[in-house]
Amino acid sequence: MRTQVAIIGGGPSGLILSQLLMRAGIATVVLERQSREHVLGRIRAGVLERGTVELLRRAGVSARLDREGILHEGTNLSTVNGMFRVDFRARIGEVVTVYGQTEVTRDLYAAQDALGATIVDEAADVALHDLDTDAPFVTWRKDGAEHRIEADYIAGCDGFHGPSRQAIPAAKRTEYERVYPFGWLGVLSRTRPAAGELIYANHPRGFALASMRNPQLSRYYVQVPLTDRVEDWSDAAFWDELRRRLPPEVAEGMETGPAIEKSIAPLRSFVTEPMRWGRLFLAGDAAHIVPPTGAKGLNLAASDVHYLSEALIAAFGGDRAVLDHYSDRALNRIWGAMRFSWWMTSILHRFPGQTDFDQKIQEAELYQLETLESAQAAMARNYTGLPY
Ligand code: FAS
Ligand code: PHB
Repeated sequence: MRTQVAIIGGGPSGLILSQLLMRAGIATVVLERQSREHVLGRIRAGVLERGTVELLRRAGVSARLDREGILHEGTNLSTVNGMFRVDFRARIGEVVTVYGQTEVTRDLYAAQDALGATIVDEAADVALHDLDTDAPFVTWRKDGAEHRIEADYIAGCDGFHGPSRQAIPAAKRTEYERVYPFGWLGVLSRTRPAAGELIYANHPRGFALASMRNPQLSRYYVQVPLTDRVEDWSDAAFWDELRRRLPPEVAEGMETGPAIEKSIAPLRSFVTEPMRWGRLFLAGDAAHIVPPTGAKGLNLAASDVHYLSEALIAAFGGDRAVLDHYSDRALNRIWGAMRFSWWMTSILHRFPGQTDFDQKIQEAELYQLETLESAQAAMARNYTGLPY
């Protein structure tokens, strides 16, 4: 087999890239380790920046998003002193769209099928070869047979645990990491959302987030110790803890119900540099991870794919110089989102061993956000999406 771009990973990064390249007449093959059902069973991100929506529109996969996506003109933050709102539209004329990553992935698979894309599901033992030559190739196993494909370029879109990042020699990689001493226990429930917009809560018992997927589907999170396991949390215990951490006026009117999904996600900040090795280019979680506090993970994958698709289309059009700037261009935006995600995590969570001084600094940060238009504008710019 041979193709122009072999894409490792059939999550948002890989699928958006394949969709954009195929629409530009470039042949792709997507190699995904899991089944399609497994990929579509993941509950991940929920907030899309305008840049991500525009990218999906350019990719021709925004019809349902345009119909069902919910525009949010601001977000709420709460402390023990009460709740306040940051108005994105008033501060910087921007909005975000609430539309689950699961639905984005479902739309992408439908669009890829319509284009006749080659997506190999349940591809085992994917390995990358000869990346620093002009003839790279990928091998994998499926149905008891070994397979191989030659490609002009390889896109590593295989997430944090995939093989692509590790295919770059360790001596050529610099990794930056911060692991946070807590996790997020997330619940999805067929209940009316607690509020019309998201609520990010800083509480002495820990962080909480009230989000949603649609008017009948809510997504909630509470900060938990890293030692907690999902089975430690009954639905009733979750709802009690969430209500303790949300503003009383919100908690008392909340609709609760059975958790249709419950999971604990660890939090880390991670970047690997560079995002290229020979004919291999990394995009999305394969290159970086952000704590979900700033709702940046999926949106950073989108901007990586925007830059990489532009560079690959230019390369197949005869201009290979654009590819040489991909890594620096993507990393510039990545570090901006990395900073914001770290900052949101730092001001909203309870850190083990946090001192009273730390607590007062968090309260001062949140007070500035409540009272200074300039602080609100800066937060709004980062939350709704830094420029591409
Ligand atoms: P993904 O990890 O989504 O996709 C990588 C794909 O590669 C997967 O389908 C995987 O099966 C495949 N793969 C892995 N190894 C492979 C191999 N060896 N061979 C072939 N394929 C392989 N972001 C937010 O913005 N907000 C959130 O609330 C949020 N919550 C999250 C919760 C969790 C538990 C996790 C893990 C992430 C969360 N994220 C969130 C971040 C998430 O949305 C990612 O940023 C997004 O999925 C990035 O997309 P991809 O880069 O495609 O990586
Ligand atoms: C979500 O709806 O899953 C969500 C929203 C905003 C975040 C994190 C997660 O910052």
